[in-house]
Amino acid sequence: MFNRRKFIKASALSAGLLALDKTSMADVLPTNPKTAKNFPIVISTWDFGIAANADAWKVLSKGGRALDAVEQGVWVPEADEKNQSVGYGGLPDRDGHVTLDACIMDEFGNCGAVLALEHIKHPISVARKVMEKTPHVMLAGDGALRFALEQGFKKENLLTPASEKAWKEWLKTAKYAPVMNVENKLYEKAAPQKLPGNQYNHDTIGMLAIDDKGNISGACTTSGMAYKLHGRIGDSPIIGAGLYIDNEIGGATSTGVGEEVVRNVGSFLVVELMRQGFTPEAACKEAVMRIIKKKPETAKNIQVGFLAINKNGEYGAYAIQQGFSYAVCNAEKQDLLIKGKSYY
Ligand code: SD4
Repeated sequence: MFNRRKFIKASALSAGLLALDKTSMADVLPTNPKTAKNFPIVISTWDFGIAANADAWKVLSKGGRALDAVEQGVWVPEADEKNQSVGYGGLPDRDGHVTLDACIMDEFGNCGAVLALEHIKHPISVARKVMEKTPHVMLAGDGALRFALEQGFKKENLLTPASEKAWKEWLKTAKYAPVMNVENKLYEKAAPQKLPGNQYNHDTIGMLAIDDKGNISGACTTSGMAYKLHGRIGDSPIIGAGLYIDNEIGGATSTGVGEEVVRNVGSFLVVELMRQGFTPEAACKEAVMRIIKKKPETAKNIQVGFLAINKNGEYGAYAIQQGFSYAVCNAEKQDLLIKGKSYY
């Protein structure tokens, strides 16, 4: 007998599938419940995510909360002076100020963020205090610093000699124009003012974790685009752009040229696509495709990458350019680094 409910469900699904562009059927099929419970798990952007995941895992493996795991995980690159794109030791803005952006979001939809915060080594923890101790979501600049000091954070100089030297080198040829971040080869072509060592002017850490209760949290922290205009804010501290968590569906985070992520509300988009049945990788790919479709010429020369996890602990990523990697840590493997797929 004709079943009307089944028919409505089936037609809604096929209408959704027809609307998808460049995405294969396999990409959008609902997740298999048999694969459920691939958690606890923590994933994070770039190769330095391995060390960050290891500290997050210390929390998760003891049955701790995903929120504590992501906060403590991202402390690692925030405190690492050799990492010139996150926290202490980050490359400064064009005026020589290290200004940090960070946000955090928990399983209840609570969130907190700090924007262009100076002098505090762990902006993620200030973001958590904004979430837990104030009625607000975001604090910026001087107000964020004042709040951090009131909360007992220590005022520190975050500009290391190496980053100051790099900035002074950059000033010689930069004509005061900030450099868009791109992957290595493109960067060399676009910006001869190479950063010291093998450092390039990108690499935010975005971290997503699911604890053993199945609750999801995320954190995102960065010193932002190197040599940016003073006061420039990227995607990383913007809930919905640099990070988004919905405990029913999953979470997403981003890295790369923040302006394009903000314009497309990238991480929220990825989570909403997963709600519609996209796998994490397909959702990340579709978010990247929006950027490419709107600005094909710009997209050729920039990097944006998304990383996502769904409620079952399935994960995936997609970037505009090659070279985006992400780290995965669960009970089976603690130091897995995966090369994300890319459009180019
Ligand atoms: C920003 N999204 O400030 C950050 C920078 C970054 O890889 O992730 N670079 O736009």
